[in-house]
Amino acid sequence: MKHLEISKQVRKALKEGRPVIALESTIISHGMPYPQNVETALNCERIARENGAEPATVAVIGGKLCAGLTEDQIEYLGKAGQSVQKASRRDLPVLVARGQDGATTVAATMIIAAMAGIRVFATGGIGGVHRGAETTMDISADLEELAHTPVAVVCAGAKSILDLGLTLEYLETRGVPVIGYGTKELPAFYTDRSGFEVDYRMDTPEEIAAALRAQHHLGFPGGMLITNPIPAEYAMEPGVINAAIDQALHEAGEQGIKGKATTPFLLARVAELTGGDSLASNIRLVYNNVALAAKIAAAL
Ligand code: PSU
Ligand code: MN
Repeated sequence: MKHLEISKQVRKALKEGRPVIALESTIISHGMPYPQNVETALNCERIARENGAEPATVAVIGGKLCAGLTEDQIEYLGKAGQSVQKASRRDLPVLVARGQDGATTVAATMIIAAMAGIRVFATGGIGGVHRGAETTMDISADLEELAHTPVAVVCAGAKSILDLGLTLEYLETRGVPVIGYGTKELPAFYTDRSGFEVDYRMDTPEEIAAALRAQHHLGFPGGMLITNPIPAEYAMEPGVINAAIDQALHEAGEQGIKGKATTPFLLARVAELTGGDSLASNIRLVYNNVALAAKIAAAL
C-alpha cells in the first residue's frame, strides 16, 4: 500500500512470523505531558520486547501511515504535544493528502495496525460514550472501529469521564466482545472497580488468543476489547479520582469544551487536580497492558 510505511524491524518480525504489537501515539502527544510521555513510550517498546513482541508505535508522519517509529520520531511527537494533530479515522485521508503529521487515536492506530497485518494493540484507555451523550452525541470513533477492524485492543477499561454503562451497551449493539483479564468486573482505568460486568472473564493469554482465532475463522470483521485491571499497588483511591473527574467534567461544561478537544482536556485536568498521582497510575497501567498484549500476540 502506497501510503503505508512499515519500519524495517517491524517488517522483519512480521515476515519471520514473530509476535508484533501496535502502540498508539495520541497518548504520547495528547494524553501525557513531556517528558514523561516520551519516557513512557520508549519504556513501552522495551517492555514489549522483554515480553517477546516487536513494538510498532503508530503515527502519521509527513502523510505516511507509519507502523514502527524511530526514537527520534517518538521524541518529536512527545515534544510537539498538542501541536501535532490528533488523528482519528476521519482525519487520515486529509493528513495523507496534505503530507502532514498526526498522533493516532485508538481508532486510527487500529486501522494502520490492520493494514500492516498486526492483530494486537496495547494502550491505556479507549474512547467511548461520553456522559451526556444522549444530548451531545459525543461517542468516540474508537467504538465503531472496534466494530469493524480486526484488532484486539488491550486497555485498562475506560475512565469514568465516560458513561461506562452506555459504552458497554454500544459495544454490545455493535457486536464487540468485552473480555476481563482475570476479572468479571469492567476495570475503570485508575481503579479495578466500575460496578459493571464484562461479557467474559479469561485468565490466560492462550484463552484470549483462542477467542481471537475463532473470531478470525468465523470471518467476523471486528475487533475485541481486552480489559486488564490496573495492578492493586498502583490503583488510586476511588474517592480521590472520582472527585477530580467530576470537577474536570464540570469545568469542561463551563468552558464549552467540545469535539476532539474534550478527551485531552479532561485527561490533562484530572492529572493536574490529582497532582502527579493520576499520571503515575496511568503510566503503570499502560506498562501492564503492554506486557499482556505481548503475551497474547505470542500466544496467537
Ligand atoms: N482515554 C484515555 N487516554 C487516552 C485516550 C483516551 O484514558 O489517551 C485517547 C486515545 O488515543 C483515544 C482517544 O483513542 O483519546 C479518544 O478520543 P475521542 O474521545 O476524541 O475519540
Ligand atoms: Mn468525541
